[in-house]
Amino acid sequence: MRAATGVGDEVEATMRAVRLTAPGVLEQVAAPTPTAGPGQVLLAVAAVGACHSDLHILDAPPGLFPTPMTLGHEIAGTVETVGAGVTGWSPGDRAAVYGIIGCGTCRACLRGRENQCRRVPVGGIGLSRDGGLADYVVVPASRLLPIGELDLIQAAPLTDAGLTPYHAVELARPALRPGTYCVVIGIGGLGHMAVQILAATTAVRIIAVDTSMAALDLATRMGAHHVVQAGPEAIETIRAIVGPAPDGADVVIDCVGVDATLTTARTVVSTGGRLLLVGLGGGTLPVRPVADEPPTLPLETSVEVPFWGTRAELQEVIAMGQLGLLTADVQTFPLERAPEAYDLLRRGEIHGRAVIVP
Ligand code: FEH
Ligand code: ZN
Ligand code: ZN
Repeated sequence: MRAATGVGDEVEATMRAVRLTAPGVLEQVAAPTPTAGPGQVLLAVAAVGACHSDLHILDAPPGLFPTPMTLGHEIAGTVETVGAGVTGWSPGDRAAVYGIIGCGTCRACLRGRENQCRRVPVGGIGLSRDGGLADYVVVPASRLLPIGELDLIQAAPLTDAGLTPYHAVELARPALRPGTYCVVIGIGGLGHMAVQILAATTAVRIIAVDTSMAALDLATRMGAHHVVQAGPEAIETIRAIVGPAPDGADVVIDCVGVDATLTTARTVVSTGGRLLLVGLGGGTLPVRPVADEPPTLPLETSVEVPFWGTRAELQEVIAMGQLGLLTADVQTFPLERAPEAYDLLRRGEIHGRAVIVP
């Protein structure tokens, strides 16, 4: 929706935008409708996912993120206008947005690993520049990927809630051997997608762990072979499935990343296993490289902290969505209720992924 405001014949188009207007302050404002510059596209936002990282941005100390800044880094929409020099995109095209904007010239970017950019830490749409929690967003044309006829409300979560666990699974794929165990801790926005990705692209035995029985029911529907309710008995229950140390789960994907889940992860992973710390919950994983008992981490275990994913991986995630192999369990909210959606997310009351539909 675009409104025109202004004095005399000088009319400035405005749009609705939900912005970080000051540290910790998220509010809907009327913002100037941006225009596409050279190499850019103006996208009419159809859907934008609400991510826990947005809460970290909201809670960040002053100066870490620019204000005012429109949030939203999990975006899908239709092309409104294209800027000078843009080819391959026309008004009405339907697209998903790859949210990372790396420097494009460092060793990582040159390899297509913009999620490892050595010059721009966490640079991206809704992270270091205006994002998609608005009627419109301007993005570099290079950030768009076509989605064909895929539902736009389904396409948005693929760009982060889908891409992030997909990238983690790709990193761990050599260890995801048929018949081995992979534990997914936290069946929320990322976890429920991780279960589907494992079920669709591997032959591992999936163990889903969450505090919520509703989330565990979702995990079962998404392809988990075992579900374990998080709590004091969880480690023992998982051990009964994966076998005693030094055996265990070959891969553990922690989509929460708090002390309790990191403790579970490092306790059930096998010797020589892989820990992927996808959830940025601020917990601590003690790594004490000694062989005393009990070790804080089994010998030969690898720990990785995946970050988002690559554009090439997003293309594959979109294909999985188009093939019906990856479906987000979505709760939608109108733009005006975006602050409420984030409050529910913070209270752990969102199942699947909250998606804002402007
Ligand atoms: C965004 C910004 C910073 C850290 C992590 C993230 C993720 O939500 C991106 O998927
Ligand atoms: Zn995110
Ligand atoms: Zn770079």
